Amino acid sequence: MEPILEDIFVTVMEGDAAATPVNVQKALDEGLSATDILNDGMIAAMTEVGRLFEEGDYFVPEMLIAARAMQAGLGVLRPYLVAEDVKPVGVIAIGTVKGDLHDIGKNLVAMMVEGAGFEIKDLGTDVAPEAFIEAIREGASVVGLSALLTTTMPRIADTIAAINDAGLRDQVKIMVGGAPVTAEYAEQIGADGYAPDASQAARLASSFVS
Ligand code: B1M
Repeated sequence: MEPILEDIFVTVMEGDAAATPVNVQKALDEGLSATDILNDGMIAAMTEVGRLFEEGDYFVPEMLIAARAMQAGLGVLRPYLVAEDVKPVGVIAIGTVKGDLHDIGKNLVAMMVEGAGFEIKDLGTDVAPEAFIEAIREGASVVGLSALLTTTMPRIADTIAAINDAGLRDQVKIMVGGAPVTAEYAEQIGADGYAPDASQAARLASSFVS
């Protein structure tokens, strides 16, 4: 691997949001393609961050600062990706369901899924089913539904039912998560998958498009 890609890998993993964009610019100046920088430097680092999180060597704060370093690097890389016409692996519309204002976990999931190469349509918190439906009509191929309250968890099922009723269910994969949500519940309400944390959410999203 090019030394500068190794540097990017390390600065993303260490969550160095100052050094990552500098290294990304350096790699571009050295003539590396935006695609290689993204795939072999940044996405590779976020995949490793996810692995370390799952093994208990990294915790939420490490994952958050790594994701922020990735975002900082993407700020430099984005125009070059557009110029190289690099397509995202998919588009995910993600939000916290109606009535629920918690967004820290959802934001972390969004960052990790972006780290896996997806374009993110972040619909925010307290999101009505209609907003997810609109996002699917606009091209989202994956929908991510988050709920943190036992009282709002049923809104996940309502949202899936609304997507069904709109006749869009076969156009989209639906993943769900949040503290009260379980794999059994996800299956019961007809979601395509459940992830207990942001790292596994990124892997699940990737499995939908691979
Ligand atoms: Co609230 N809150 N809160 N809260 N809050 C909880 C969730 C609670 C467990 C606290 C407690 O009582 N011990 C409790 C829920 C109890 C229950 O339902 N059984 C609770 C309550 C009751 C409330 C209010 C009702 C309090 C009140 O007003 N009386 C109120 C509700 C407001 C509303 O939403 N309508 C409320 C408000 C708030 C604040 C606004 C103050 C604030 C939210 C700020 C914000 O998000 N911007 C807040 C906070 C911070 C919490 C706790 C302390 C922390 C949540 C958090 O951010 N965790 C929480 C207690 C706790 O969890 N220990 C609590 C860190 C985050 C990284 O984890 O969100 O679980 P988490 O996300 C994880 C996974 O769940 C998963 O991946 C993430 C990263 O690994 N995941 C997904 C999440 N979404 C996913 C989606 C996926 C896949 C995986 O696919 C799409």
